[in-house]
Amino acid sequence: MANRPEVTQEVLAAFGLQALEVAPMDGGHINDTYRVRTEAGEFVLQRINHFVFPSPEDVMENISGVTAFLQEKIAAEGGDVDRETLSVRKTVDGKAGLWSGGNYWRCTTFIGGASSHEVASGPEMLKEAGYAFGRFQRLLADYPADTLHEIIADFHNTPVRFEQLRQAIEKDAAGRLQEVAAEVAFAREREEACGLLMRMLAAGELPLRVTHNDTKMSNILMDDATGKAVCVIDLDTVMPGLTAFDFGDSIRAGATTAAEDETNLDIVHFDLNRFAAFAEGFLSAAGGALTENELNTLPDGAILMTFEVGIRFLADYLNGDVYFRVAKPSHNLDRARNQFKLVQEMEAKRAEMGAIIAKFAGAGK
Ligand code: GN1
Ligand code: MG
Repeated sequence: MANRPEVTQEVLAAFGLQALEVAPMDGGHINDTYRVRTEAGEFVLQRINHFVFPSPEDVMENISGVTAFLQEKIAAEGGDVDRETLSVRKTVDGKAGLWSGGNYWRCTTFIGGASSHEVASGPEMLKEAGYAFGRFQRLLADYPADTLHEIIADFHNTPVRFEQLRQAIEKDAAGRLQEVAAEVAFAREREEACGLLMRMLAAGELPLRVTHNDTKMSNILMDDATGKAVCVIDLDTVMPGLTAFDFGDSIRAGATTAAEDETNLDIVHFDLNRFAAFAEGFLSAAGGALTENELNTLPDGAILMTFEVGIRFLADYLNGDVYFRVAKPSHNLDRARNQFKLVQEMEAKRAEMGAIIAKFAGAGK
């Protein structure tokens, strides 16, 4: 991926920002993020990766609509509108974003006194995360989904992701195929099983909902003082999707004992206690609205979302690291191996996951 573009005066002026300080922020594999301090407060400025998001205008139309809707809902529930959702700061001429020097920029308010975490510190944080994503889905339950742009087609269509892996294997663009025989074999063994959710959706057995689609731990801000979940962030991929996507991606990223790129696989484990904590929080906020089939497929969502991002990392490794930002040549392969280790452990604990869901499923009803 290219180096970070510079934040120019043109960009700052377009958003009406008189910056005292501009500092890069870490996190995320796709966009470039900066924190901008001004006398009027702090803001987050991002360069949207338009290779990944070919129509940033559509992304911002979705986000503008969703955040305005969330503001109303949060106000109606007596919540803090300034902290419990992102707010879009428009340009001085009223647009949700701006092209400048070949890059697309957007600005949101900065939420102070809260931080995101790559790895949950423990079950309490997971329960909070579950509650936040469950609430997010519940608040958006009656959002007019047909007004949302499908930002990335087939984003969580695992069989399509498998096909992309197959193409990457065939091309072997970076000449790395001989190194990854074991990972390719692991993926191939699961080709048939990876279509479960898409088959159920096609058969009308699972409803489409408005989902976040990138529900990793680090996409929640937690209050620094109280540890409570404050706000769901990174709304780039809010689209119609399945509950199992959001639940599953959170488990992938939250119910693990190590970071996504940890290379010592002996310390990478799927942790059932963390799974239970997240499930409790999620189902207490959203459980009452879920169908029997949705509840039954939550563990499958965990396995499939983990498998899916694993094959995406593997495909990107084979393609020569053209999609995810990498800090070292082996980065995507390290991530793929890490995710596959989790898949294996989740498969072994499928029944226990189901029992935990059944236990908490009544809670939201
Ligand atoms: C990407 O860059 P970030 O953190 O928002 C990716 C997700 C992956 C995630 C893995 C648009 O998310 O799908 O699960 O990396 N987002 C996109 O960490 O592809
Ligand atoms: Mg994202």
